[in-house]
Amino acid sequence: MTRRFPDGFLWGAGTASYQVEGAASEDGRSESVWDRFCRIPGRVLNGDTGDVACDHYHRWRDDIRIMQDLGLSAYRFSVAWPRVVPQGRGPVNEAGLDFYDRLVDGLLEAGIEPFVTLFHWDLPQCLEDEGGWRVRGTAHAFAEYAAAVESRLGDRVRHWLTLNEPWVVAHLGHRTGQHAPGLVNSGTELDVVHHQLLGHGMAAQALRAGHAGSEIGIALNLEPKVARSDHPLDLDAAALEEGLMNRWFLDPLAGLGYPDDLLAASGWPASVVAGGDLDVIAEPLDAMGLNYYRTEVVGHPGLRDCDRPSPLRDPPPEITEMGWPVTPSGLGAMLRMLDGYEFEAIYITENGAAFPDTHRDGGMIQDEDRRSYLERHLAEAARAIGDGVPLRGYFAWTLMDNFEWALGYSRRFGLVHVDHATQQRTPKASASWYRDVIARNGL
Ligand code: IFM
Repeated sequence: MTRRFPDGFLWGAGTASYQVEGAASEDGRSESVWDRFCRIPGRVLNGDTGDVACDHYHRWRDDIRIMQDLGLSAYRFSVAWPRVVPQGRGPVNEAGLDFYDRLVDGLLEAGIEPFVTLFHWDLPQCLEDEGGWRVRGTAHAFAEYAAAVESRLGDRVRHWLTLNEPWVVAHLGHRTGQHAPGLVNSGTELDVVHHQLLGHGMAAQALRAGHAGSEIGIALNLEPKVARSDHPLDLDAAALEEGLMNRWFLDPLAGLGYPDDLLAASGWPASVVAGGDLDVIAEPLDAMGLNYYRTEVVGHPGLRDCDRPSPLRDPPPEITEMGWPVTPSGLGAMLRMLDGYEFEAIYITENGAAFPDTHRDGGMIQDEDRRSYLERHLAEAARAIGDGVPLRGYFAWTLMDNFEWALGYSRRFGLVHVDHATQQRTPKASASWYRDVIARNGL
């Protein structure tokens, strides 16, 4: 049975500047926090860097042809702030903007709708040196940069996403130190969230002032958290983690402010919140972007399994190469949760999986595990649409194998295989399958 998606449903794939562009020091691009982080020994697997990445900066025309061949109706990419405003604020580098100008034109000529993310983690290092997202000034600089991009591309770009996964920048960048800028237990995680959300609101205002009628959104990584057992401590731990990952972002964006229960539980002094900030953060959103990968089982760290009442909940045994459990039902749960906030439109802005891709047949990677992952998640998406969730599009993560942050090039999420030595692109079996899904507009 074919499960059809609504007419006009957008079928896309996504990438991010630092993960694919390369050309790290061309045409006036300045250093980003990830350029710096990659150079600290031991921070990125195998010492990999994004210096060359997929060389998308030079090969974008070929990459558009690949997108056309897949039948994509939308492409999500991010703009590199250090390319456009190399000093973080102030003078705009027109040569940097030229790249995105050509890319947008090329996409539109190919009938592919550009979805532009303004910040996917490559903060200019010079702003990091002034305190990065730990300080308020970065939010103002972000709004200036957003206005600069809008003034060049806003006549053609109708879909904007301000930030990608602000939780990751705050948590992995300022608490666990696994991501740039690599700070461990800095105590600034929630300040970093606040300044990003403030920057989001200011940027949304700037985008709206440029061209009324464009669709403005944000991409959040959201996850259900399931308690390891019904022990009250496990239930509380799961609720707290889920709250800090989901409601902490959604409530202020939806105009509800930071949740009182989480403010009390986190002990965050909120000293960086100035009068009026919450109104700026609540600048109306036209679309919510959901990046969904997994559901996590959470237990209270002080409990041993022998102290817990049965049944104990385990993550399902099927995992991706990231070690993430394959949990499609969580996608449906997150879509319904978002629907409760009454966002006008929802997009799945990322969903996908890394697998070793070792099985080849006739020169093609037979990535049945990835195909099955995508299919099961899309089936959940279809069910949610059937229940009335205003889901307007789906972006597979990712178009092609690329720089997977602290794991370098060791993890492959792509629909298209990239030989990182030769830059040769070869569509995988999952790409052919996705092309058929798109052609049928259904599963
Ligand atoms: O590759 C990343 C992407 O940049 C942000 N979301 C998660 C993906 C997989 O880890």
